[in-house]
Amino acid sequence: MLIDEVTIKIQAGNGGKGSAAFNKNMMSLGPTGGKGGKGGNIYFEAVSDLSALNQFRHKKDIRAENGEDGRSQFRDGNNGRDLVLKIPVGTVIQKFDNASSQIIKTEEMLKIGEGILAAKSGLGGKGNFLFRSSRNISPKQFQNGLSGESFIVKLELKFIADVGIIGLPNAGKSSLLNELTKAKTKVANYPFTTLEPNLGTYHELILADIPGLIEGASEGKGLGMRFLRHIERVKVLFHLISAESENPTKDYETVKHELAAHSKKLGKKTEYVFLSKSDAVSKEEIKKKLDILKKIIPAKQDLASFKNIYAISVYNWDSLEKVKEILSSIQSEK
Ligand SMILES: Nc1nc2c(ncn2[C@@H]2O[C@H](COP(=O)(O)OP(=O)(O)OP(=O)(O)O)[C@@H](O)[C@H]2O)c(=O)[nH]1
Ligand SMILES: [Mg+2]
Repeated sequence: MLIDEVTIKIQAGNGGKGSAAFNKNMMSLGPTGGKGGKGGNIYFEAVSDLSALNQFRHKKDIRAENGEDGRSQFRDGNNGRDLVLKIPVGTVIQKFDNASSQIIKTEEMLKIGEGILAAKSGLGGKGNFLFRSSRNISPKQFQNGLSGESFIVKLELKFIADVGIIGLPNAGKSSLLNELTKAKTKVANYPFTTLEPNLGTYHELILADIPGLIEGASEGKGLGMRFLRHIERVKVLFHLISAESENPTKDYETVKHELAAHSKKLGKKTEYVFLSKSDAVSKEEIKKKLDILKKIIPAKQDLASFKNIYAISVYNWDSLEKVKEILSSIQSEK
């Protein structure tokens, strides 16, 4: 199961302690304590792998290496290694203060390859060699290393896609994604085949196949809210209604209602409506269903967000040409 929300604790490395040491050689007495090493920083880096948060399923306490303590004979401690945590592009990072649980900062990872410093390490302490002076030639002083920053971090994946394919279960969403992109999402003749969103790319566009939405999704039914959140950042919706449906109007309205119940903005996203699996029913039935939908849809919502309605089938190449044309126009508007 895809982890799309997780809370972890991050602790950057502490600085090592400085050393207080003296040369035992009578010919060259004096302080020789080296510095402590710096601790390791913790960074986040955005990657394309949507399942990257799964690494935190069993590992929620993340620590970078501490710096080593300084040693005698001017030997400085080694620095701790930095830690780079790879998280999916589109992740929202909320940082909370460890003690007060107050939110400190919210950041988003919007580009693949982008990196941010999440927790800064502590510097190492000075050894007694660095405290020597003309007035004190054998100082016993040394410093402890500073603590690395530590935070509670909530990571929430809100993926970024150009087109979100939505609809009731079994409407043919995954089939369309597979047909248009190199995705190999499982397709089967039962509802809820797809349990996690899948992405595919069509030229430079990212297409997302969203698991089936059902009545009550906005209240958590079916796969529910988890996935409505993902649609928030999608630019355009492809709304699929099965031509085999007894009541396409109701199918359309059910999904539309759940979107609007989740957020007003979602209800108003630009959408293209497709009567899918058009090969499965007669031409007359297609025409009838298209006519009914054409009448009801523009009347139900503001016209700016409604683009048009088309009959498509993954077994009919001509019908997919229309989909490709639409994708090209979305691409050119980008
Ligand atoms: N005849 C016909 N069958 C189709 C077409 N597209 C999909 N199907 C079939 O419809 C069934 C459901 O297809 P999926 O692509 O799994 O549907 P989905 O919307 O992803 O379903 P969930 O993941 O369960 O929400 C499968 O048996 C497909 O083979 C089509 O254009 N024509
Ligand atoms: Mg599916």
